[in-house]
Amino acid sequence: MKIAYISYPTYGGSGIIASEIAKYVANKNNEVFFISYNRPIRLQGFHKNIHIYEVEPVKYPLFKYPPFESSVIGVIVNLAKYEKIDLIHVHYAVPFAMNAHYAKLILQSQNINLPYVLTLHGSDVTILGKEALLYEQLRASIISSDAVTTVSNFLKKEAVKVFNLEDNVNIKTIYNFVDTNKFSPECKDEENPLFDNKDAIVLIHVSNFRKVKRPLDVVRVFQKVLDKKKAFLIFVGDGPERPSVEFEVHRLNMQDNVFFLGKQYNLENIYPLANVFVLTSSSESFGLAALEAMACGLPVVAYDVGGLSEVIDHKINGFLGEYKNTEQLADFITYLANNPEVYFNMSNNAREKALLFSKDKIIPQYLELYEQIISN
Ligand code: GMT
Repeated sequence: MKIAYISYPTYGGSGIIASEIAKYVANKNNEVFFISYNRPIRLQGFHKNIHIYEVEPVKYPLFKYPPFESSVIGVIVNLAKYEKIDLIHVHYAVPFAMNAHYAKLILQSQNINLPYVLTLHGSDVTILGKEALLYEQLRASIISSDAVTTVSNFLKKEAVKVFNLEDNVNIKTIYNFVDTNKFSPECKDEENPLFDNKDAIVLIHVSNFRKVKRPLDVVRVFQKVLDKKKAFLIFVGDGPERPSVEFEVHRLNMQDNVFFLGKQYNLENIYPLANVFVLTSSSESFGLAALEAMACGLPVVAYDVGGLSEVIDHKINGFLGEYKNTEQLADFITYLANNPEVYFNMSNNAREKALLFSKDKIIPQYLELYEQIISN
């Protein structure tokens, strides 16, 4: 098969999922074309079956906003015409589903059929799906796609509700996945101890520091834990809320116990330095970072929002608390710190649960879907 992918290249989960599927598909001797505005972070290095397209907008003095999307559409159309791709798999609907839809219409006028599979990831539905100027375009590109997948059942229900889809579209949940060989409790980087964590509980939060992640709540939770226990907190990632978070950490005089690592690409070496993954999002369709942490044996303590309960089982491999109740999350963490046996079991259970989402179990579901669509 010849499959094209389109996604954001960045740190976010959708780019990671798209890149990992692309690699898997290329390793099965298919030809892969990856479209993005930069080379994705998990798609570095040479692979004979992977062609990268780093799209640039056409520039012209008249343009206040250079039309990046027109270039994306152009690349899709050219790949269909010249490389004869069989299908394009779109990750994150805004704007890529609209771009694939438009490319499909152009190609149809030339009697070329280009099916597209759309994977909805989260805020493309829960936040952008409610934008007045995007709604109709999004809905049309969802309805016109050859298959729609969501990364959780929660997101599937949301998509049906937000876009009023009922019978017009058949949405299939294909869960996110993790490479459980790469992300494992053994991957600790012994060469790089961050701090003396003897007798301490170490928390980690990984995100793009957007408002939806509520990273200031992580600080509140940590403050409450630190009142009772020796503890450290590792923040990984960067984004708009980071300055307020750093400010608050200093204001509360906690800087000796909090580490800001910024963007990191080898998270498999960092998760095992910590004991508990903390997630305080107001909405989370799946929580890929939480799954990767679980694969490294970290129980997750999070608010019970969105699709997190499809990944985290309360009191078995983590704790799901009431939204905005930072006191409750802190109590869960202190309880784990005070009960090593409970912690040990939850850590093992987290790894066990992650194994159910291993990439070898999940990605073949996409391959099956491609084959079905192409053979139709
Ligand atoms: O939807 C977003 O906010 C961006 C997106 C991303 O690219 O990181 O995150 C979503 O997709 C991830 C991968 O499928 C999921 O693990 C995240 O839970 C989801 N984020 C939200 O729903 C807020």
